[in-house]
Amino acid sequence: MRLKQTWRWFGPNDPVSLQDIHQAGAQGIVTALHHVPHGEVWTVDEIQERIDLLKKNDFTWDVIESLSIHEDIKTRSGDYAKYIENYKTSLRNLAKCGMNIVTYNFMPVNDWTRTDIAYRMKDGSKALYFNWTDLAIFDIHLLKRKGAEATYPAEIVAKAAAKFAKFTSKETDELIDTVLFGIPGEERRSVDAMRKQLERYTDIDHKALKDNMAYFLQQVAPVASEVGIKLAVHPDDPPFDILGLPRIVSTHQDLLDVVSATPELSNGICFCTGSLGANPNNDLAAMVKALDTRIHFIHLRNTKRDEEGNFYEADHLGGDTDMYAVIKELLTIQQKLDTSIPFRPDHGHQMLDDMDKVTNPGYSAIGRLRGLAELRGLELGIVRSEGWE
Ligand code: DNO
Repeated sequence: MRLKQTWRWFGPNDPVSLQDIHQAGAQGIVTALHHVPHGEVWTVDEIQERIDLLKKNDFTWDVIESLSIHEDIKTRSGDYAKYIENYKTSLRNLAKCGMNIVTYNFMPVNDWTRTDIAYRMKDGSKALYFNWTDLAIFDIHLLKRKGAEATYPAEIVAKAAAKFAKFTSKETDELIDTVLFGIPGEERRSVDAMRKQLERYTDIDHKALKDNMAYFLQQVAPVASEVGIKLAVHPDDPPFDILGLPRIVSTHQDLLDVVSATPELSNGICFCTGSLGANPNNDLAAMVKALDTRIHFIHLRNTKRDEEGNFYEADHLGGDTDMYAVIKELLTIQQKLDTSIPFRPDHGHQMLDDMDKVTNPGYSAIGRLRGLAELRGLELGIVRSEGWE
């Protein structure tokens, strides 16, 4: 049995149309009600409206990405109890409409973080990039986080100071915009607002955040199981501590801790090769094997690291992750199941006719189309050669 080829769509304002997505050959849609503020209940009416819109365009809505977790839940403070109840209500409403996979993440303050969204590849296309020196410039010189310097190696602190001394105001604005960029169509933050949010984590270390996540899962996983929804946590991107914040969904052990936080099988993983692959200690094929059928959703993407730990997003089949080995393990799991695990090509280079368009960073059409085409070819090759079809 094959995986299901899906595609992330940001809703009616996405510059990539549903027709484009048909032409890319995707079989289903991953999306969210991005206009609903984090923490609010997703109503049956709103969910159904989105399902109907997709249906009118010959698509199914296969995965929710994301039903976001309010910061009060992550910090287990303020109105967290109310937001957990809202989360359960949203899960029930989604199930009433026939939805069954929900992705979320447990990254404090920031969702995915990059320092450059237009890093030039040799072939002229543009990729997303993460560079420690640039993050240190943001953290030490722009955010001015207390104690920031001590969280970077001395060489990075020195490089950041030298580079920042020559920064133009345009470079400063661009770096701030890039680091603060979140999800298209969702709330944008200011540096001040970020500072305030960071303060809420002063007393939250890895252990405390893991406890808060376990508590959340113990509350919601029974509801998910009862209504037939699979929860899929997205790993931290990048998979290490940044801005002094603890990250707890980054390593092999972290993922095992997540799935063992509750007995419910609904409590699972969105296996993102791009996020996890940026940490050289992660053996992705081994992780897939260990997580087995707790993998409910898959993001396929590749990264290329340098000696300092900076990385750019490589071609889907290039980079440091052996995509053949990972997909083969995923397909081994798929053979045990009677429904397809959805995957999507995650991110892609801005290339060809997309070069001068306004696109959502990482989510232009053609780069992802290239990724999807390569991945589906690789999948077919494995399925045939293993006699799985
Ligand atoms: C970035 C995405 C993430 C992901 C969320 C899931 O491109 O992979 O933003 O959607 O972290 O909650």
